[in-house]
Amino acid sequence: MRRAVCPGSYDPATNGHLDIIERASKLFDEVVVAVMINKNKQGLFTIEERLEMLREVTGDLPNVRVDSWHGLLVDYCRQHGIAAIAKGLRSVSDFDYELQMAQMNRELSGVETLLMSNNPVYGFVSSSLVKEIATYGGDVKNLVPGAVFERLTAKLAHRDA
Ligand code: COD
Repeated sequence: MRRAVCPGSYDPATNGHLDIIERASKLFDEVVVAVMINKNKQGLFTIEERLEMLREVTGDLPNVRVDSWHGLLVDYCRQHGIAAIAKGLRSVSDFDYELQMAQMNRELSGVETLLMSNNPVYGFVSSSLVKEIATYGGDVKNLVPGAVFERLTAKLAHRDA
């Protein structure tokens, strides 16, 4: 079985993430969306909330499952028999960073990285910008899946209350 992992922080998942996950699901028998836990980085959403949102928005993709991991991505790949990491590329600055990680991950474990050109419609979309815009009352409805939009609105309303 050909398996790939789409790793990320997903704080929260955006339409750009979903586009890459959907496209990867057409190339591999199974795709694992892995929420990587970074204990030094305080997120807006808890890991459990990110997993719930991802499960909801990928529910229509039968060969996609969602998981979380604390540690090196290559260790997750080794433990789960995953030979490829699938990621999206938005810009030249993404490329520099992603190339370095791809080379390091291959050196550490032999796992290959597939860098997919992003859908230009979502080229400017990132989780951090979505959070910043939503925090100041900007409209992010078209940038994130509906289920994420609802959670984001509720989370910010609760935080400001
Ligand atoms: N369009 C297309 N693709 C996108 C978009 C978009 N608009 N936005 C994001 N993506 C893709 C990118 O490929 C990105 O890599 C991925 O989605 C995840 O994005 P984020 O922002 O959710 O997550 P990051 O960038 O914080 O994730 C970094 C990792 C967690 C993947 C990385 O730090 C990691 O692998 N950490 C685990 C520890 C480890 O193994 N470290 C050694 C690395 S060599």
